[in-house]
Amino acid sequence: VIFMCRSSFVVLLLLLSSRSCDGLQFNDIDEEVELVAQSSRYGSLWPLPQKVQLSDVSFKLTTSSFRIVDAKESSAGPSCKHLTFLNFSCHCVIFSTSTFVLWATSFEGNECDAFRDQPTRDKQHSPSLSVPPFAVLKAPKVWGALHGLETFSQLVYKDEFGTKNINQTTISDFPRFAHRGILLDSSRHFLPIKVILANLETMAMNKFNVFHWHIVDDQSFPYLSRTFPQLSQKGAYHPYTHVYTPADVKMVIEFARLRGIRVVPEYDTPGHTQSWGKGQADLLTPCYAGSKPSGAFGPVNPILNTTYDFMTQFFKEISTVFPDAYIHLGGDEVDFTCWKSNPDIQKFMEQQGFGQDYSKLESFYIQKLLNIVSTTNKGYMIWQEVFDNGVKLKPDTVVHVWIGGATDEEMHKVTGAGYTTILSAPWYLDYISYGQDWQKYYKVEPLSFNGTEEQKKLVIGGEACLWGEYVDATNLTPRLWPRASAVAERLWSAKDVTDISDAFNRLSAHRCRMVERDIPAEPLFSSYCPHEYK
Ligand code: CP6
Repeated sequence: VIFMCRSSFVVLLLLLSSRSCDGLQFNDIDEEVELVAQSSRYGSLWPLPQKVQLSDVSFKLTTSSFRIVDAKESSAGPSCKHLTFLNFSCHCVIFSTSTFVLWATSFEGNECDAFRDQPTRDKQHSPSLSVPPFAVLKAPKVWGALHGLETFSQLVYKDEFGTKNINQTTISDFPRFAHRGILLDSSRHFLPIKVILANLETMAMNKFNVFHWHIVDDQSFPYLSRTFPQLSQKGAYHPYTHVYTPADVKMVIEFARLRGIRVVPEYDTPGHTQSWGKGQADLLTPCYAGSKPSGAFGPVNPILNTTYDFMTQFFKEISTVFPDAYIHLGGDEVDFTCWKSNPDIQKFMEQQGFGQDYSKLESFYIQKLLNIVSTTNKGYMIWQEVFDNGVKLKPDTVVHVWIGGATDEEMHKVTGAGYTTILSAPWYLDYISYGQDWQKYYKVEPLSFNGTEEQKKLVIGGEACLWGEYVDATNLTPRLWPRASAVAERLWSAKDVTDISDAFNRLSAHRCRMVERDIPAEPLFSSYCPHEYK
């Protein structure tokens, strides 16, 4: 299946520049076909671009003449050939061959370095896209161009004879929110690299740009640390088959980067750390039954200097392994029972004047951890409890709101205190129920809380979470997709894109496109796809 264009010199110009699009010239029209009736007037576009001007003038695409070249004015450089390579090799539906691909070699300026860099939390992607007979794609950053190519691929459809068509279209687009993430949990079940990469590919199709890797937790520690190899040696489900080696981690990061996706790892402490204790003696608090240790362990032991020595070394390693500017430090759901039972902790509480308020002890630990991580020059994200407990945070801290029930109040408080925030509370995709729950995720309005314009600007986006208790390689993809696509559109498209029946039509088609690209995304409802999953 190859991208086809009948006119002999049809070229898709890839133009990377910071200027806006000045429109199109149509001087090579050799075919006009009626637009085949589609369910939505926006076809299968997902997430819906900010501005779409459609026409019913359509063009055929043929193998013999389709080209992608970069424009003379393009400021992208030789390393940006990845841009064309990537989309040709991976988005196989229309880009299944590289035989006819020409790619850019002439570049000026620094834009190419942008591609070597990590994608950053940047709202200024602004890709604009126009199609036949010359398709022009302009974007100030390569990341925007990547999104634009995905959109371009979504404009292609088959007519009644099975020929690939594309209509004359002008699109100008940018994301509503800069942070559009998916959380996967590789601790409750080990997720093979293959599954993680397939997910990254699907994230790119949906314009997600942050992979929040909840890599370790109570149940297992699959991260192979160079500094502390015993952590996975003892803490992984299996020391060789169920670990992520440095090479694996590197592969995930690079695969994500080439798709405009940041990898933000989470090393959740002081709670959720049972697996850490297996390979690191004295890291966890010994729990007591009466006057004797019970043999059980609680959260990280906050009263020992050795704890902080360990954390210093550990996060120094993490800060070099993961190039993103942020690390997620967790801080959620700390159970105080064990701390309360331990006489040494009780004594420490007294010395510090914490009384019986164990959240003060939690804050004491987190404060020291934040100081340690700050010395690595990384920013950090934390779960909302850390903010709720009144810990002093650096101004660029991202507070992750996850607790349901009083989410609007929490958003009001966090942004009122001047912190940047991301929302996950309404998007726990590990929860499943009968029916079309994607609509529930779709109807969320992240800025519905009470607050000033300034406060609303602090909401940089959200994340769909797929916690791993009931998820492994067998069911991850269909459980996540296309339900996470609902979140993708909420975070990308304009606020007023809320028409559920139009969303249903486009999402059904988008889901079939995922299936056609070999991603086992589950159906929304009774339906069929032109290319069923095989
Ligand atoms: N694991 C970790 C979890 C959860 C959290 N942190 C979680 C809590 C409640 C629900 C779903 C997930 N499984 N480390 C909370 C952020 Cl309903």
